[in-house]
Amino acid sequence: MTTEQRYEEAKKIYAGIGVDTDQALETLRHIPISMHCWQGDDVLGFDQDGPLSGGIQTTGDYPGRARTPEELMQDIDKAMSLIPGKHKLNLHASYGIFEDGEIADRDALEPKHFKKWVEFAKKHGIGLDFNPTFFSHPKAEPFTLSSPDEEIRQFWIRHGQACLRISQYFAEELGKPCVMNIWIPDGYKDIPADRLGPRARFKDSLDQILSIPYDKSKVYVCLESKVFGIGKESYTVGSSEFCLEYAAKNGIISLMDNGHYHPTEVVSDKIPSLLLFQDKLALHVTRSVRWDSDHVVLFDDETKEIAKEIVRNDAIGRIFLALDFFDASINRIVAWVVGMRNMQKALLYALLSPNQRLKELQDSEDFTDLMVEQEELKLYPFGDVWNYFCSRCGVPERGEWMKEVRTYEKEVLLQRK
Ligand code: RNT
Ligand code: ZN
Repeated sequence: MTTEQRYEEAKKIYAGIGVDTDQALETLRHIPISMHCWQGDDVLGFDQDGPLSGGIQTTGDYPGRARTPEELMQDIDKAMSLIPGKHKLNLHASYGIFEDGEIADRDALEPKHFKKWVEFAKKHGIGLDFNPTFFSHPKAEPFTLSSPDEEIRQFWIRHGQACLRISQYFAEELGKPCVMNIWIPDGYKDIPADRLGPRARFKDSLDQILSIPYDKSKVYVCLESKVFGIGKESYTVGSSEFCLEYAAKNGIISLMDNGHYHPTEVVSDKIPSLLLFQDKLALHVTRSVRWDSDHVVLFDDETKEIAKEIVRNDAIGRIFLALDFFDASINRIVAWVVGMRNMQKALLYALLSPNQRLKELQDSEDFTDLMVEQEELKLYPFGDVWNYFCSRCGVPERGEWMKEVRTYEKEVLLQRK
């Protein structure tokens, strides 16, 4: 049977439970996911030679890390050619491109340092998202926007402001809003003597960053919280409560990274609560294994639950979806492709569920049927719909894409010595 024939069969089976597969695919085609540039080079960036800092860590030494902007762009090109649909690219400020030996410190970054990325985005017809980089820098250890050293704190405030200008430049050049996410690693290894002071300074720093004029219809500022980092086990300045309250009071957007909570807490359960109070919401989808390990996103239960909360609450247009992981122990192109395709599969799985019917079963307290129907759904011909989607989007079906990565690995990645 051809992919089309399989799809036609699957379509009938799904129609039997009131699910329109054509409609689901049409919706999926228009859900952009922001692909993080930093999987390609182990989060090192181009503006420094030092290691990754900020209490985050990549592990592994798989060959082929992108070492230059050209290599990173080439790798992103490859990955995007294997992912169905049009997405966005998520950049960090540390990925500025300097020409003719010029360098600009983080507080002096300008749109021109990202001109090549804009050209790259234009070539792909995609939008860019942005992140100030408050780590991997001599002035970032140990504190940035919460620093008790006023000079250091001001340096990072200027960085945040510079990033707002760059974000607006992206939005204007590309005609697509730019999501700018603020995350700081600031925290303490051991029990703090003052928990309030650092947060008060962080709050003031954010106020100062956001005090410069910027177009709120073009730049969506987000704030990402975190429960702990390596070497910051006892306290983080940007805790969940801090970030939620700050975002709510100041009209910016909360960003939840599902690696940033206690291990039995799930972001899927937090999404509907925020949806009731916030217009928009941002996510970093990742996979934490025992800690915020940033493994590649799989088609696993929590990713599916996250997607369900987005889809069945009609929140597709209210959520900024981005991925955030960095695995250096496997082929980095594969990491991107698997993560992106899995996020899309999770969305498709949610789109192919009879959500209204399941809600009704819950409300009528018919928990037996609810369980059975959800379990039966798992064996519906989901793969046939997914494969058809891939072929319609002009990307390889099933694991066929892997052959292309292997060829690329041999011809390009392994040549990087
Ligand atoms: C760190 C945060 C943050 C970073 C990226 C590189 O724990 O998740 O989002 O991973 O900014
Ligand atoms: Zn994150």
